[in-house]
Amino acid sequence: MKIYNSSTAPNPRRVRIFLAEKGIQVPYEEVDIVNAVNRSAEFRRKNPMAAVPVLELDDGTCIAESVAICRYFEEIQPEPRLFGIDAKDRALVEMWNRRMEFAVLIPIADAFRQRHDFFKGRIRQVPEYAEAQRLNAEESLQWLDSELASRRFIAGDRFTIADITAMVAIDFGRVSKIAIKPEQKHLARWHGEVASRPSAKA
Ligand SMILES: N[C@@H](CCC(=O)N[C@@H](CS)C(=O)NCC(=O)O)C(=O)O
Repeated sequence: MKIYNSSTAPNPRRVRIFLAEKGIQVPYEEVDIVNAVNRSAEFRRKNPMAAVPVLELDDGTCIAESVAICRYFEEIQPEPRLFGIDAKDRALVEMWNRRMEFAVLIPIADAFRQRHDFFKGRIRQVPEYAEAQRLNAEESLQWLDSELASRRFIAGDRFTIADITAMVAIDFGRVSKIAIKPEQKHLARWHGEVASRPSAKA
């Protein structure tokens, strides 16, 4: 088993943090995404979406998509439970993780992808959309600050995959000048707590 990784990209970091929380060690193979090795025909045989992370199992099965990879490890090693503990909790964690993907991670990623040279020739870019998504991300952070006024973590009183998605997204915001504002005290309190967990360094 191994994971095709990029040590600088946000989605592989979600998986690394998830595994660190569970204390699972998997060998990583660095993929040179700057030189578009992930876009080669060889890599596309592992993931036709040409993206990292990809988990390759010993039988050759390739599992892409960060959340799918995390779910695989949650199944084979349930503790600590990062996708919720019972039916209601699992639904709430799913809801919050999807909200963190749609309202935070995607706008923050687009603020970079839609304007940066890294993606020139890789995707169709609309720089005006980059700015629109930067503003959408800022609005989402303001909303998240108000949500975190009444609970410790994104999905409730326990650390879950939703916290991982939100923290990784917000940290990636720095490349697009998206950051927690000084007056967003609840968001800053939450970020301080999740960023100080040893897994955040993974
Ligand atoms: N939805 C995918 C997104 C994967 C993705 O966008 N990976 C980025 C790194 S964060 C990538 O491989 N970028 C290189 C490229 O697009 O050429 C996931 O959750 O894993």
